Amino acid sequence: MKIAVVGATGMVGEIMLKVLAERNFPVTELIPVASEKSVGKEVEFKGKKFVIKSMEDAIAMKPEIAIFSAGGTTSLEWAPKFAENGTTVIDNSSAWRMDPTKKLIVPEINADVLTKEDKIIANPNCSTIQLVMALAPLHKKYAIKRVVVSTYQSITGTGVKAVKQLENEYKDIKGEMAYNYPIHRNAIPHCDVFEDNGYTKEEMKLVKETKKILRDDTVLVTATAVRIPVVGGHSESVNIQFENSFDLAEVRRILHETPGIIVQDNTDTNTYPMPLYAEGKDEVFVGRIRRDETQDNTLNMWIVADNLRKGAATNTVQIAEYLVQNKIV
Ligand code: 2RA
Repeated sequence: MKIAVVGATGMVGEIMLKVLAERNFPVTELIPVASEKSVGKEVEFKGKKFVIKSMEDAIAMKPEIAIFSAGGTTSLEWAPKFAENGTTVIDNSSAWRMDPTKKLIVPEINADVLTKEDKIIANPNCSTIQLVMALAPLHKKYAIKRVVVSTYQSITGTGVKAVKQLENEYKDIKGEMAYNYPIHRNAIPHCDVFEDNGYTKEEMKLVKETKKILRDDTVLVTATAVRIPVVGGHSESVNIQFENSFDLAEVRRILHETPGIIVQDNTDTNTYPMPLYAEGKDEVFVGRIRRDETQDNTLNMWIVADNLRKGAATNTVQIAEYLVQNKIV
């Protein structure tokens, strides 16, 4: 499989290469792509060096698959050019996610909708992926009516500049700011930009993408997205009201039996998910599962995942694996 990785030198791009190697994806030829200033430099993949190509050269090499993590503007310009040349694009930006002609995929939930006609496939937002991984099996069983989610998001979701800001603040060094405020010893209730309704784009991604992936516009979602000085992954406090009654033991069993989910939930042993321990892993960790005693048919839970892996790189590679395994590409 000839595969292009667009944004190969970025934080997510580097993990995409790592995940492709870890999962032994059937790469016959790797085409790393990055901005003009990086063309000609090299990246390492499975012990070999590969020269970074330009977009034009990568398109001309006609890769079967191109996985993008290069931002929405780049994807809007270049994904169609790859697709017109026969390449299937899996894009990690927000550019195509809510396009009604494009599919928004978490393989464990809805990869079955993919066909050969899908030449640009959208990878959901990281905080959405971990949320719907836990919601989907419960929605199927109990029918979700409403979700209230508060996120506690890693600074790696913002990128290298944010990681550098935190490191500088640890050392009390004045440096470039990724955020409007210090992130060290702080929590910033502002991820991405504010929209006219008072919610941030990050919060509205959770609202809109969840409905699309669950294929159910009746599911009500409201969200608050908060940035915290953590690197290992995103955490989410989730309150779910179902249409139907549930049994707590059955909820745990359903989640435990769901591929890609690990239940970590034992108050006797202080067992619950934490980003420090989720970092570098591909599973979505669920704990603090408990009935909301203030409202019928309502559940609380805590969801943690590495936002750069299952929240981005790994989910993208899993989509590519599905395409290959099902002979769609
Ligand atoms: C964030 N989900 O965490 C967004 C983009 N990766 O900032």
